[in-house]
Amino acid sequence: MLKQKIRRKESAKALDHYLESHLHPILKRIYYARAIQSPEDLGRDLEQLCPFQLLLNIDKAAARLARALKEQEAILIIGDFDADGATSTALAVSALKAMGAQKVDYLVPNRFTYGYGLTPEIVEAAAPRKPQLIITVDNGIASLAGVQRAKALGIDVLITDHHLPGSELPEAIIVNPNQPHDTFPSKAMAGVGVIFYVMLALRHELSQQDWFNLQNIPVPNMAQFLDLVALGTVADVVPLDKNNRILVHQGLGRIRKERARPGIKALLEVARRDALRLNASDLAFAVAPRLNAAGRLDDMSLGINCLLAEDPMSAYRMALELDQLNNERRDIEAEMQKKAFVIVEKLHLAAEIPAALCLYDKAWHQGVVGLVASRVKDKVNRPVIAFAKGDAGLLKASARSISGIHIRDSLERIAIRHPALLSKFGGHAMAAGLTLKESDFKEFSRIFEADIAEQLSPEHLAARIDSDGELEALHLTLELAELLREAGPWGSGFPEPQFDGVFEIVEQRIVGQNHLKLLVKLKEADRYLDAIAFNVNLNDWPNHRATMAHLVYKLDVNEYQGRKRLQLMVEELEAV
Ligand SMILES: [Mn+2]
Repeated sequence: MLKQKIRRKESAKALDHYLESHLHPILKRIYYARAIQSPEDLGRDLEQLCPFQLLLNIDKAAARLARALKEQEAILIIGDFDADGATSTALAVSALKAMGAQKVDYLVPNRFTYGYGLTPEIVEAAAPRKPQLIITVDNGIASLAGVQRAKALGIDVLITDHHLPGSELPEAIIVNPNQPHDTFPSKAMAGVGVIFYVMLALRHELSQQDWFNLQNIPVPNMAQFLDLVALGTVADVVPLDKNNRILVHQGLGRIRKERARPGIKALLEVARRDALRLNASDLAFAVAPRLNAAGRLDDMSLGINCLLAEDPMSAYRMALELDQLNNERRDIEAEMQKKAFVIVEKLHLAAEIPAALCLYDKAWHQGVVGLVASRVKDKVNRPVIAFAKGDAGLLKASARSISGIHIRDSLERIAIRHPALLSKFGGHAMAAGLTLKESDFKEFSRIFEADIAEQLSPEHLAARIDSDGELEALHLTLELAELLREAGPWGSGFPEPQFDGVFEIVEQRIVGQNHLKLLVKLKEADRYLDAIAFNVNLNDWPNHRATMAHLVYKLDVNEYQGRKRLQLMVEELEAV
């Protein structure tokens, strides 16, 4: 069974001479399969970043910002309540200050009172601060009404975003690689990448105008913001294309050299991660969730203030608070997941699983439905939307899709065919948010399922496990594990290498609730290896006496009492 699900990656094209002669044979295979053919493809050096001039309107944005600085206008950043939004906000505030802006402030919509984006309500809330220029980061592309309201109040708006635009654009200067007629080569940038680029352009513009000399301020080194860019990019799970890999690699490099800002250092400390050996998955699984917890349960201002903190003590205090919120989030999520899986079990028993699932429970938490949708999607391999109760008879929901099904397009189709149904929606191919009337839940579920059913093919449903193939005994080494750690950054669109093969199970025991610790023996060699499988469905692993098993695994370096050992991190296992 498992074997049928595994697709071993193949590679057709050759590597250039340099890689051919310099690379470990396994790394060659891995890079091949990820369309890396030359050192330039790898994406490591800042010089290889796509030039900012390629972003549509970035010259207009830089000119408008330069004017704001010269006239010391009051600038207000409007962010978003997730980790991409928080890093974007922190970057905008600190970069503008570094360039000499004296009146910069930010406001982050609270998901419970204002919801997502530059809404007319958030503009009203901002008005008493008398901003002359509003900059949206990681949002705004769908904020037509909000921009109108700002204009009516005499406030200029600069939109920086990466979300997909609707059929109409707001009337403002817009920088977004995904807007019509933009020819920027990387469409995968996160919100934090976009504002970083805008700040690069602004620094260029100000240098042209001799601003830094005239003001007697040092020209800011933009590399200092790459820790934020790396964190926001990884947290938003955007594909790590070449441009994003450069940004993440460089940001990780700075954090490893302990040049991160105090807030990121503090978050790593409370998560007990070693900054010196940091990689992208630490940002994804340790730092981002703690930051996101603030936006999910409370107010993202705490996260932004932690990122903006200048002294280690206050950064640490805020990181501890975030850690506490993250623990609460975990408890809430566990409770919600239980209920979600009960619903899913019932569906399983009833008949064939529907093409798409809409799940709703009155007690569910608005800030956590996205995580639940994501877990259920992983389990059932269908697009999933999880709903929570909002204000005034509305439901707020988070959608997660499977590869090949564009969830935002699907919602757009529904919105066109049934204009009264969706009050709000937006997002990407794989994730989206939406709002609808509680009374419309049943009808929406039916329509959504029908829309997905029309697109769903057996291809989408064959949940494939990608594998980089088998590893021979001579390659199952600590050396290769260390090499692979350094060969990333791995992540969405540039997956961490995983391998598969049949091993003899020599010993096994259950640790914690449902983790399996294994000692495995290589088939044709007299060698033993440690392996661990987390969150195993023990019902699917009934054969505790299994002697042979097919494993899909990653190579992991296990540090214990100062000694490093190779360990197989088992992702899938099946007795054979
Ligand atoms: Mn984003």
